[in-house]
Amino acid sequence: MIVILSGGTGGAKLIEGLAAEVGAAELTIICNTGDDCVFHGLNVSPDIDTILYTLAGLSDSAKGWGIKGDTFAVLDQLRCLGNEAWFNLGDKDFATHITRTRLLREGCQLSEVTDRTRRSLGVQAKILPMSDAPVETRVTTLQGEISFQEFFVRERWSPHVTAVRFAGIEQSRPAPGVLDAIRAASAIIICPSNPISSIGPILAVPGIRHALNQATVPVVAVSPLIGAAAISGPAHKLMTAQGLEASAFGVAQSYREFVKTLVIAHEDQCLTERIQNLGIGVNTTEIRMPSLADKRRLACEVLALAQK
Ligand code: FO1
Repeated sequence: MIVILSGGTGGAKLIEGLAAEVGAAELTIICNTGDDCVFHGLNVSPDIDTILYTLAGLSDSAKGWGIKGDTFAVLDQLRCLGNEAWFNLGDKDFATHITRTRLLREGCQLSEVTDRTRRSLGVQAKILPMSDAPVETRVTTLQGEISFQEFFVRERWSPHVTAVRFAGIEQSRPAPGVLDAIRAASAIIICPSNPISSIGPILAVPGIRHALNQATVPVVAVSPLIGAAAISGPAHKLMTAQGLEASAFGVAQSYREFVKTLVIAHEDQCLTERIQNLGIGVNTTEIRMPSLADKRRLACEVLALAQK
């Protein structure tokens, strides 16, 4: 069983490649829920849904989130009725959030809701939220503290960021199956996801970082940055705010206790020695994944490193 830690868009690309290479049934994905939000009274779990839709063959790969071909009639009508509608929830996507919200209100935990949804969509990989407890990534800007989605989508990650915190993290516990999966894994892969806002919350759930530190199988991570900028999204901005160098070296620093090998971009070869000095092996390759062939090639390389 291969255990994967992932956020949304960037992670989903590698997961698609891994599923194509080894079969989705071999994968257990521990997913960030710090980006979760309530919109229009509905519980939205963007990273879980991105992974679900990707593995169900439903995802809008051009956008990297949502369902391909989805329409926005409900959102348009909500806007007409005077609701804030900057978070683009599609009509079919709404069905996922309506179902999740109903099941949560009926007393199901998020892990059970996620498992039911993935079965309904025919997804064979196990998808585990990092925790069943609510954890909210909060971003401090010069205008005050806002939620991750307000920062990322409404403000298009333009504000200057001075800090990031995960509200509720101290009370959170790993969701059922998370620690067992890490203990039983044959390999552990950290996706090219934002190390602060996607992988950061997973590692901050009490017990998860410790379980990774205890892992005896190889842990292989893929950098989401090329040079000083993320392939997509605000990783560099959030890393700087948290006192990390915005580069693959900063990624290596945040995973240094448990990562055996970090996969970095060819362009970052100059960082190899500094990363190796942290006690981490380095593999340089093409880390952009525009096509399925690229996703499969990177997945193969990561799997080979995870078997060494
Ligand atoms: N990202 C955007 O940039 N704009 C959106 O309007 C948006 C809507 C959205 C709806 C459902 C969903 O599951 C994801 C959505 N995302 C959107 C992506 C999401 O904000 C990010 O992918 C993650 O939270 C970052 O990992």
